[in-house]
Amino acid sequence: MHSLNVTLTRNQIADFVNLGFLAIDRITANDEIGQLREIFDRLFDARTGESRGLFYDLAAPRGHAGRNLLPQVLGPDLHVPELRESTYYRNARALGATLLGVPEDELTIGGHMIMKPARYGAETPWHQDEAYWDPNVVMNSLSVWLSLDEATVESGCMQFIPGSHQSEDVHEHRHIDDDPLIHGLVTDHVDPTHAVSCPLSPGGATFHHSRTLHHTGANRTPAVRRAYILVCSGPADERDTPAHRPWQQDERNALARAGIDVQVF
Ligand SMILES: O=C(O)CCC(=O)C(=O)O
Repeated sequence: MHSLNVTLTRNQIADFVNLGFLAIDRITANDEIGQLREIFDRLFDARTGESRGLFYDLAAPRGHAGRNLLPQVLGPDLHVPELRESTYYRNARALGATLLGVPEDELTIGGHMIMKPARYGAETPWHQDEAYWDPNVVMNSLSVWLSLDEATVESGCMQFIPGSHQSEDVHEHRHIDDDPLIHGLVTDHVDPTHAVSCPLSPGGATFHHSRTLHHTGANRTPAVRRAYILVCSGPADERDTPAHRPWQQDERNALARAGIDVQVF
């Protein structure tokens, strides 16, 4: 794959620390975008990993039979390991380490891909990523969100609440539609009038801290909106007592009741 080195200025790093997010015009080379789109489409067309809970609709009940509103592939690099050699992955790792203040060799990286079909589907409601994660630890994590298409407010670009990553802990969340069979979470502790939108061209990226409140609208345009997200984490701090995240147990209970045997990620 193709090479492009990206570095951050001191002001960009300070912006991320103060605001909890940052947008950059370019994180990968033009010729790589086409390759990543092909991999993306292949994984979604094949519903890759569905039986293991690695492909599902984030905005509808697990296993629903209808058209996907907000489909997601988890761990694309488990299926296509060469993604780890991509320019995007290499830059995301280097910049993620810089922004988290962690040496690159101490970072762990996970990934997922989210599709917003053209003129169809759902918003990704306001949430903090940490609400999905292990309640026994405090994370030092951020997500890198690479746009493979033109991302605008109308197609579903990222929107953030500046400074929201400084919240004392993760806010109360609930499942979309209050249905614990829907994996997607939403928090009501947000004032959307403070949102900052980050439109991007293909190859551009945003970074957000694991506690930054963020949202994307439904795709109202005639073109698909594809995003490849890498989650970079430094060493986590153990909590003395687990954080209160009852929505996670609600989901496990609902899956068990419905006889759906998938790992919850
Ligand atoms: O792509 C989206 O619609 C949402 C992405 C998101 O919530 C994330 O990367 O944490």
